[in-house]
Amino acid sequence: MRGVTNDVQPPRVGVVMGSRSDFATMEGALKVLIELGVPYEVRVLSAHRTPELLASYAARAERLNLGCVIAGAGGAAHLPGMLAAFTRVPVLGVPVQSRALSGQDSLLSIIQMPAGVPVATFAIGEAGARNAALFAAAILATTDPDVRGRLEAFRQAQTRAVLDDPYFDGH
Ligand code: RP5
Repeated sequence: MRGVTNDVQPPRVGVVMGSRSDFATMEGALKVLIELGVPYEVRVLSAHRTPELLASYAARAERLNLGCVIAGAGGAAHLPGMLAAFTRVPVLGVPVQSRALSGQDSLLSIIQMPAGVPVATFAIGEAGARNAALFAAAILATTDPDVRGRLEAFRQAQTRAVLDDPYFDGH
């Protein structure tokens, strides 16, 4: 998974996760980034198992001037907070659903950052991963009209899918 990217263009978003076992959840973010044409790169790095790698990735995020880093982790999920400690690039945290506590532990670990080092925190699991990618696109859209256009098209298609549903009552 090291160095995987979806594009020949330089990555605009980093997607990191604490373990290969987080991939099924974080794949939701990758699918959205692909759909919106946002170049990304993916890494597995762990706050506990590879702390030096985490620090060097934070430096890389700065060097590449990434728009943001989406960081997914489960359990005592230090990864997003530690990344945020090492970089000024915005960090979007995705709590991965843990086996023992269904991701409540991940959510509380990520969301309860002491004041001063923020991590934007999303829903537990795949919905959170997808929304983090949409949020990443929204950040990029503030300066990139192409991403803005694709994000707008995504939102309109989503609305249309509801309105076109045969069970929609039409008002
Ligand atoms: C965390 O521990 C990872 O983010 C993962 O969600 C969890 C379990 O990891 P594995 O034991 O499956 O590698 O660091």
